[in-house]
Amino acid sequence: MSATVNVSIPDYVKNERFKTWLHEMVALCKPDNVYFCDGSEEEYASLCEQMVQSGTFKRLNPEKRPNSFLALSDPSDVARVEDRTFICSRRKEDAGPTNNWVNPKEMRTTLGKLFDGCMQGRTMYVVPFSMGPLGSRIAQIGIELSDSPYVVVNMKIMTRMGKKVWDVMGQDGEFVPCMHTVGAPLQPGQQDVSWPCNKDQKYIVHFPEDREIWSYGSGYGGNALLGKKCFALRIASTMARDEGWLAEHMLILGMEDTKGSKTYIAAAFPSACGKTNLAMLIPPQGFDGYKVTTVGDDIAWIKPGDDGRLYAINPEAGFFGVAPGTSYKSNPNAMESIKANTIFTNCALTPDGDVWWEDMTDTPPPELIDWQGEKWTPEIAKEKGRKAAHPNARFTAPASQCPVMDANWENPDGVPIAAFVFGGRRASTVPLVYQAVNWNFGVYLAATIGSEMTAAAFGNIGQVRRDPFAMLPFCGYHMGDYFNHWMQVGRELPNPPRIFGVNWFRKNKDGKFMWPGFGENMRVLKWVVDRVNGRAAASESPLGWMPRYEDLHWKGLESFTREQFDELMTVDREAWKQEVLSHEELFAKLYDRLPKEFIWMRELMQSSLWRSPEQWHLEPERAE
Ligand code: O2Y
Ligand code: MN
Repeated sequence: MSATVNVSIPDYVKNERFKTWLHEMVALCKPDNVYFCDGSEEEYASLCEQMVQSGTFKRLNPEKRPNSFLALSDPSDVARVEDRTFICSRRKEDAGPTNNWVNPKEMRTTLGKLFDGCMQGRTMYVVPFSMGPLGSRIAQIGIELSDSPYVVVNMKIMTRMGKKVWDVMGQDGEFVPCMHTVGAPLQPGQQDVSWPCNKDQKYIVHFPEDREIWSYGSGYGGNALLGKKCFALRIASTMARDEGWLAEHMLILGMEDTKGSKTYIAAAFPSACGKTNLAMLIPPQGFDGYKVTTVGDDIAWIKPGDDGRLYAINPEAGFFGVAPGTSYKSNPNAMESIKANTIFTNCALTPDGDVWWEDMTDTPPPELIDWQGEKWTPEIAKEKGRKAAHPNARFTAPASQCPVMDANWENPDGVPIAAFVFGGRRASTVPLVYQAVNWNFGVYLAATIGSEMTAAAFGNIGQVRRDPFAMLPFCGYHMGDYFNHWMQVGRELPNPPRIFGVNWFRKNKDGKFMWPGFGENMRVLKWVVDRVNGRAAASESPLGWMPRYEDLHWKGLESFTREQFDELMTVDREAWKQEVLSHEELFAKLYDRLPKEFIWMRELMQSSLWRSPEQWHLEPERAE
């Protein structure tokens, strides 16, 4: 039976540490079989077909959505589980107060019990993957051992997965061991379910010093595709701290101007703030000759280069995007990216074998099968408030299918970053765009971004939930140390990138959004790019440098008046005094490891808010 499974390791696998680890894990998990993934198209097709047969996948109509599949998860397994996510550093203080911590020894005992026999009746898939272009100096290797074929096919899209990884690893190359099980062993003769998972127990565990990941009980997204949030952010952020680089929750885009000159920007926004839309932005009317290109939509690994600039790669090879809200109106490039070869999870199924989700089209189809497999009609939705697709429904699509991928998106050297942009979802107080006066103030700006709560479940509606650098759920160590690391990176750069804050979500007193957003965000990006290239003017404010109406490009949006812009850019002194005071809440939590400069910068901001408004609008800074 499974306890004595014979592991036959292919000849091309030479890594000794891997072999020892595999033998230990097979003995622990007791799978019925061990299968080495080669990453080929044939393997992908065969696993997908196997999942069609088992009921995990529904093959979509090839005339509508070629080579594409729909999976419906267990209703209890639909999203990342932050309360079950642990950073098990040796010392509790190193995980910090914003992470769940358990003593690593204790956690290893717990996991040892949970993983004992967890793969009985299942196959253990060996998934070798590279985060970043194979062999890039910025890339890293992981090996995921998983009992989920759904994970294998998603990893094939999201990472560079397969045989070639062993060549890069060689005999003694480094890798991050990533253990994953759905936590649902099968007894002999037991019928499997379409979405195996463990409804009672979930553990997403990181051992930062050992660079190890263990995930138990979930087959969904960030909990199970361990290259993404677990490796590329939580483990990589600790690697980055130790080695002097940055692993960030950021999109990377390129903006090309009419003269063909390109500037790269990395931008961080909390989850569900439209990062994928911004990464794939289509310039609006009035921007003939400008192009925006995508390097990545979620994660950036950024290293200093020999020339003193920061170079970024997208460690991923695909998009794991939120489906609801994605449409030809909101993001045509995403819609083009998912026309074929895409895995959909928790979307609704149309009668003609395609997928649908809320806001994909103006009018919903008259009838659907919803993400829980039930009949759905617009009438039922109205009456019972049922969603056709789960709000966290996803598409997994190869990045290469996006029509605006940057020519350098797979460049192993990365792309040079000229600006960092940080934003949250703020209905009030925060203006459309402002530039920090220097790197340190930029770090402060990024450390204090947040979003207003919209769901009562998260606390008081309207209260700001801080999400420093959009990294709160993803930093593998103490957030105070993380801020210090950013300060240090700036100190070591001769001419660090400029740092900007943005807010697409400000509302007026009638509760209406003041800024049209989407493609029109290009106007803000252009000002950012012009600032870093010394081509745009700005005026001084207590928050830093801000554009005046005449500093933005308005061609194609002439209807947006100076008055509207001024309202959108208002810095309300009283509101900002409260805002700066409220930073205390976050700082109090992290006080013992907070950069000392933060206290002084906060004081400086407070004192500039006491000045009279006339003094803010000094002569605009002259562009060189
Ligand atoms: O719920 C999940 O497992 C996915 S979360 C996610 C997926 C893609 C990109 N970003 C995120 C996120 O939560 O930031
Ligand atoms: Mn994300």
